[in-house]
Amino acid sequence: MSASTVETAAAPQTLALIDLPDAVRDTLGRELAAEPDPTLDIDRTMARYHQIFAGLPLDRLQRILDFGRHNETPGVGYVRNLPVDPELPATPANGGPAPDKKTFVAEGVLLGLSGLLGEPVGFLTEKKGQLVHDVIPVKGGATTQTNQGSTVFLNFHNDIVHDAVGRYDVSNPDFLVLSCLRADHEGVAATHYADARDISRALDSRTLELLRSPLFRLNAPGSYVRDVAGGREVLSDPVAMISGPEQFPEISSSANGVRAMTTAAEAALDRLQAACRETAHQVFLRPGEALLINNRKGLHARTPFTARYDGADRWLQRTYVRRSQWSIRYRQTEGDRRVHY
Ligand SMILES: O=C(O)CCC(=O)C(=O)O
Ligand SMILES: [Fe+2]
Repeated sequence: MSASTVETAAAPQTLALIDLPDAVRDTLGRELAAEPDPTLDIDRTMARYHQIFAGLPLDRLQRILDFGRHNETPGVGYVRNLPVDPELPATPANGGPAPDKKTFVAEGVLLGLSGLLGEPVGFLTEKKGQLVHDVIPVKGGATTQTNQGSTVFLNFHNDIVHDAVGRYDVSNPDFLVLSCLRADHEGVAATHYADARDISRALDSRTLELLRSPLFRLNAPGSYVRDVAGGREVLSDPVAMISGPEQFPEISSSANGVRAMTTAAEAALDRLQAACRETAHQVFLRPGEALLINNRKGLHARTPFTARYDGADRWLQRTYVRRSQWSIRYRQTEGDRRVHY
């Protein structure tokens, strides 16, 4: 495709807005509130959530299914007017999980949406392999490039997984679902999502060529560096940051630092950051709202906010979703078929 064709082609739709009618929200809420803790029998509960979510209006259901299955569909879906738990305990100061949650509506929303995209999976190096992750500011982690952070901008990244094969962008989740139980006190924390299609259109061809060359080494996730590597940098093999066909690019970056291997690559990395900021969709998540994030089509980030550690701090829940578990079976643990090393 010539450059002029690219310029005149219509920009792809990279954000999907999906609003539920009030009556649907209320029915979902009633049905989910009747379900027990999903972790007690996860596969039965996932099947039950399928039944419940099959009651979504057909057009909404199809848009969510299409989000998970097609190459050209948006990279981020903003789902609103979801049900919430009738009562919510204090936001756990230790980063969760909350021991005193009485109903599992939030978990049902998170896992029900996840089940429409693929299979929720866990990794032992991220939140001890749990399927439902709590994303909560933690005092000791306020300035870190991890989901415990608050006072710093969490850099544009996709969620990657340390892998001994040297690639962190292969066994990682295909999708994340982020669902909001409680907003931050001031309502200023925004989740950003920048799609590789929009980013590529914003960059000059030389920068794009550099980003498409294996000139970058990703640092392992902050949680891995902290919990497993004793704070040491653990770099991937050299990789390209953007790969795949021009029409369907894949992008990968580490919040915790990327090492560019040449000065030209370093400059390209700076331009990539600027392009992310210019093109990003920005969402202020509120209770009853969720983001479906394609973890290959784009990068996400979070703006700074102030945590008070008073039980009323921002509280999101998150899943990691694989379209299929087959290609990561070399990492499957013996004890649990959804949990991976
Ligand atoms: O807190 C947010 O909005 C996003 C955090 C994040 O990057 C994640 O949980 O993977
Ligand atoms: Fe993330």
